[in-house]
Amino acid sequence: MKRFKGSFNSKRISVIGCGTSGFHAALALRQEGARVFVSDKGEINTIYKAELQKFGIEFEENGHTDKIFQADLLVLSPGVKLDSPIIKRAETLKIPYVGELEIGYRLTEGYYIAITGTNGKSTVTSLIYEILKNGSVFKAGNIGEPLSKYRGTKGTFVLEVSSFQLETIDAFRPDIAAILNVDIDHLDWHESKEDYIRAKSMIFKHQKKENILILNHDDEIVRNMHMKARAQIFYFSLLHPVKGAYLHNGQLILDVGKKINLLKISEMKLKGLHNVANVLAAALIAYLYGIEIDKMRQRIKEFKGLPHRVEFVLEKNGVKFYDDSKGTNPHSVKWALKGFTEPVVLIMGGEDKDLEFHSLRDEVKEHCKLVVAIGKAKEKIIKTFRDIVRVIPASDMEEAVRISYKEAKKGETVLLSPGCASFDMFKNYKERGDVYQYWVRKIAEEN
Ligand code: UMA
Repeated sequence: MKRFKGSFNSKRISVIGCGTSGFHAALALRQEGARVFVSDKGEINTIYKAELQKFGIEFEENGHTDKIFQADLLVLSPGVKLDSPIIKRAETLKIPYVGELEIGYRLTEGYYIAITGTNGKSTVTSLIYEILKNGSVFKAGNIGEPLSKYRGTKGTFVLEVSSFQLETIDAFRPDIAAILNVDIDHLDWHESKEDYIRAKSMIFKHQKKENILILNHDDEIVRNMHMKARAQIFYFSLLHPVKGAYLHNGQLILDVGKKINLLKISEMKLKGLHNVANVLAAALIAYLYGIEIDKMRQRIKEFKGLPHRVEFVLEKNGVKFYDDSKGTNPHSVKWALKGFTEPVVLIMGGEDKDLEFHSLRDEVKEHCKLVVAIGKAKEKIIKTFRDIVRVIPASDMEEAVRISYKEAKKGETVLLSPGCASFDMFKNYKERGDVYQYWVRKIAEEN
């Protein structure tokens, strides 16, 4: 049962932030009969503005005024910080607030599968969606489509949820929740590691014993979360046989009462050990949901993964180029590197998010013949690795790719896995990956 009972009809609701989340929450709430006011600290895009007008929704842009507090409820976009003056004031005025995810949950009906974790959540969400896919299965959340866009829809919702979204739930209770891993990412946002772990744990906070929680047995922080959970727990592991899904001699095995050989690593198109863990998690969820093994096996074999996540670009003169531009923290660089047995030229760097690169030293030492450092984090990368591997700084992506072409020999791999955000040089990780792939292809033609 959803705890958040009251109707939105006639309520005064201020929606803070008008990106995709705020926009869809505003529309959904208006359709529920609420008196919605939208406020954005920046400019609102023209298409959204036209739609808001069409629906008779009042809005303000380029700053939040006190008008937002003339409300019975605040609805927050994921990008609104919980320590912001808005939240402090709302607390003083005793105005309740929830995030967009909660609104979407409240206005849809069905079965909810929610995936969180520092890395791999988009891949796992997409793979589960591909396995389950039929007319009443929907993919939403942090992956791009806010849940509130599905207002009035009944079905199965496969949701990628970020810690930002989880911090502002009220009654959100997934039927199946999964925590893939927890690494100290986003430290520029969350106050501390504990704060970040607490946010991730919110995914099972409202779960009951009939619900299911999937945990990564190989991640100590995640494994120990079972102590606080009420749901039935299943694990996935690359290292040990567990109740759930695990890897044994290159074979992915499901074991929930009876042992099922699912498939071999060599049958997967996805690259990297981290993706084996992702497939184990997705397969376990699909199995517990009730999908037939043969159908699941087929769909896993067909799944090529997502762009910019250790994506194969091309092979030139025996050198393979991979794009892992989505690798925005050291944890994902580590897992990308683990997927290669040949020497790697690693292109790394970007906007420094106060993250520590020391945790990568063992993998860099084992897998890399060279690190090419780019972006604002350049100096930090040089200092962290120069005693174990050669590090060459590059002023932009073109130079980084040119250096890689020069240095990588037949049988070796060039991997862009930045371990940093992209905002110092690019609009987002997609643009960074596209620029990398552009230069990889262009220089291939010259060689
Ligand atoms: N804004 C305010 N006041 C504030 C803060 C923001 O008005 O105090 C405004 C901004 O001016 C802007 C709007 O809010 O106009 C942006 O809202 P938002 O940052 O919440 O972003 P959305 O466009 O609604 O997209 C969000 C997610 N973004 C973030 O969490 C930062 C998207 O995840 C998600 O796909 C989308 O909802 C649908 O659920 C992106 C992301 O980067 C991909 N997520 C992070 C990650 O994966 O690491 C968590």
